[in-house]
Amino acid sequence: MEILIVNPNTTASMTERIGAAAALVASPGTRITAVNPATGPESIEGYYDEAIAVPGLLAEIAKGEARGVDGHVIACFDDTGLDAARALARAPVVGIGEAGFHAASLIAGTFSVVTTLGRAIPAIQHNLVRYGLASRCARVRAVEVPVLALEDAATGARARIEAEIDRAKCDDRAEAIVLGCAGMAGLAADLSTRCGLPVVDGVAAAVALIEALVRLGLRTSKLGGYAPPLPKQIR
Ligand code: 5HY
Repeated sequence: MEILIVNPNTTASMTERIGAAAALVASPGTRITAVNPATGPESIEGYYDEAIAVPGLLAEIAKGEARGVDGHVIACFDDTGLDAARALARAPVVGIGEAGFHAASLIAGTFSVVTTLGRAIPAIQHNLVRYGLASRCARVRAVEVPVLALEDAATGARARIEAEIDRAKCDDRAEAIVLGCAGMAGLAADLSTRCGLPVVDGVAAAVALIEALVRLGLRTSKLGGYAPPLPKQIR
């Protein structure tokens, strides 16, 4: 099977790291293709960036569908354009936020989310309500490190994430942590060992979920909200 991973921002180095983290957990025989649009915001931090990233994301999903990929992963923690992508695609589409929340709720009573900037928190909270998982999330926390600064070791991002996880464990009584940015992909195992609780990486969880859906022969329903877009003029 082939899984298309779309990083909706336009930073190729981040797409590479996301693809590498996904390939590490993919089953033998699963091919991971990680892409990002050529146009759009270099990082997504809040509602405005999310909105202007959607057309580029949908164009990549459409290309994947035309190529016949088996599944799509939206590799941005606010699940950018998820419903529109599902309307467009017949193959299953999973967002890394949704995947992370579901995985954490299967292995812990309560979890906390650790994301980048405070401005990202409201969108994440809205998604938790939308997915019916708000009661399982003790708190959405931010380390106040911009998305692209995660790549730069000199920013101390790693230590800040660890400290925030320790605070979540203590103050939120979190039993698991969901990493709240695709840019944190690949850090989960080490953070879990260092902090002494399960740490979920949404990219890895989304790959595993897509593989399961494909194995079950499940594809996006074309009834109701995810029915294909009606043909119309787009000026
Ligand atoms: C992400 N932004 O996963 C989100 C995280 C965030 O460009 N990739 C981004 O901070 O909202």
